[in-house]
Amino acid sequence: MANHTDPKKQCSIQPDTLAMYQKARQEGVETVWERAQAQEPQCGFCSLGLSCRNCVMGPCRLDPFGEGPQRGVCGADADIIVARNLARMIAAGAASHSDHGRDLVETLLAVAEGHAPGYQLTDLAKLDRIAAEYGIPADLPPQAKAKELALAMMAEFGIHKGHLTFAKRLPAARLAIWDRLGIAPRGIDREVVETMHRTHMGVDNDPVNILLHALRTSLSDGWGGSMIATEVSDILFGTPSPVASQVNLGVLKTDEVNIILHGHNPLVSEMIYRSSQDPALTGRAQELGAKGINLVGLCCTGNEVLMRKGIPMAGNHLVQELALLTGAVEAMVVDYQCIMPSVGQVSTCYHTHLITTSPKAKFPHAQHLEFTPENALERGREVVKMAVENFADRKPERVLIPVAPVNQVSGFSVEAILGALGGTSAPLLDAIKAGQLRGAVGVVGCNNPKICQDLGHTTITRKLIEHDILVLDTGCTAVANAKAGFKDPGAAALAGPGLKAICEALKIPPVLHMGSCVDNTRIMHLAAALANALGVDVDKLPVAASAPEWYSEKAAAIASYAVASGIYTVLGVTPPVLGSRMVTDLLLNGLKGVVGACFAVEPDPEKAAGLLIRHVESQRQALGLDSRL
Ligand code: SF4
Ligand code: MSK
Repeated sequence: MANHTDPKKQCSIQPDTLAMYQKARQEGVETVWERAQAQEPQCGFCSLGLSCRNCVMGPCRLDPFGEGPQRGVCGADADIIVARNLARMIAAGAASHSDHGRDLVETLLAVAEGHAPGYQLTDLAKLDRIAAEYGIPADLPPQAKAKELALAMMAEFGIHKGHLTFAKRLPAARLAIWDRLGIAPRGIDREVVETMHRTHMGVDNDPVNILLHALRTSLSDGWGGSMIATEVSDILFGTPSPVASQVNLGVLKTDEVNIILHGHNPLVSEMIYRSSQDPALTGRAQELGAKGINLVGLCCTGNEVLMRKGIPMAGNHLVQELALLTGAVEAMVVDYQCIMPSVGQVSTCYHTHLITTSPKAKFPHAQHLEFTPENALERGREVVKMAVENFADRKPERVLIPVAPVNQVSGFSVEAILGALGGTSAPLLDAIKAGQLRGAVGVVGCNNPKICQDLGHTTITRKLIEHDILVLDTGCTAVANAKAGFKDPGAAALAGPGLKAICEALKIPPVLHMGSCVDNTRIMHLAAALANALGVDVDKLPVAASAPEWYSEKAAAIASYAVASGIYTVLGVTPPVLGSRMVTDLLLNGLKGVVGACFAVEPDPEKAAGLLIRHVESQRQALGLDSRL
């Protein structure tokens, strides 16, 4: 049930969303909330994971009440069908992140070979560090080193012997668990393909075996595809460091050419950024009556350019249609992932150009301007020019920018966090040991119209910081928390006394933005570094994760690699597994004895925060630290 009509009585807690939703109703523009309502009641079989269309002897569905069919045509029971469905969901998420990573590696190779004229090796120190992890000779010149690194990373997408390179960042005890279970990830593509193979009719019919391989697939994302995406992005575009910016729909300007960058991959947006600085294009904007060119972000492409360039953030997942409703957007430029097909239709109600850039992601009502490493600089100029010329078609009487922007500080890469602490994790560990900081929780993930927008993210985050727990966020959570003001250094006042003192001393907010969805790997990397420094496995740390409003297959992969890496994870939306008691019990309990961590599901964000706090405190107790239990 889309609950924007009930308990919380509205679709969002955010003033900009509420104002624009009102405008959508007045102007008769359909949004995600009407479509969610039109889907009610959603299919009970699918919600429980009890439907299967893996072959055309079906589709099949099993009766959860035990009166109708208990097996599909092939004989698969509820446990098999639910496990197969979940495994495919995780594989799709891992594939999405990893294909994004592959695009970056291909660009790195093109840069190294000298045929990607718009791109460059920006962070050479990071290139050196990552190349060293891959065993590439330190004395190679940068271009040659980048080429060796790109080729070594490409090899990890195929069949790979032994562990993925970045998995070696983890304590040996964690790798030993994976080896014992047979879930150490090999090639990134290989694990995804093997999931598709195993879940074909007549292959793997042991639900536990299927789920273990699903974990292995998620690990190939977390310690492979996504981590490669993050690290190569830093090499190409720079490793983020703290940067001040703003957030919400108020970042759009009535008197400038507004261009929204939406999707996930920074390859396109970085080129648009460069072109937006071109004096010829800003001059043309002024000729047309605009004061300048205003780039803003949405979703994770927005997070990428916010983290590195301080480009302001217009909103998260459920804002994408509403941003166009402002009537002030000359162009929305999209790459891929989380872009609703509906944005094309909404763009036709205004003067906005929707511009697609990837051969993998074409949309109705869009103009397609394909970006490649070779043509990206030129394409970037073309796109910005189209947006500038479109300023003349804006209808000022239809423009509504409903709120003033909120200030935020972003850019907390692992390097930036350790840098703020003097170069090592020791001060962080000392604060945890002393109890000034109770622990850390990654609050991450999407918006979902089943949940009042941003209520889950902000409720959990507020409770955690009040309890002296540092919050690390990414993706759409990061946008929600920024809109709530938690990323202004002044938000230290909202934290408990221990966290407040740390934030005030370091001049940082109590909620640290670590980036986009693939950048959840920054959180994993930090957790691994803390575990190594403390001399324990990750599952012993006073840390946890939460995805309060998740919707995406990618989020399923992220949550799975977090748990398989030893991090207790609380979900706010129930995954489609309740049709199998056995699978449900394995996820909620059984995994604890296998990988040292498990999932919890708690839709009430106050209670979810309670679970997270209790976990952090019980981990402290187990480590022999003071505990508030
Ligand atoms: Fe039905 Fe089995 Fe085919 Fe699934 S794989 S659709 S359960 S026959
Ligand atoms: S954009 S995957 S809705 S976090 Fe990364 Fe937001 Fe979730 Fe997409």
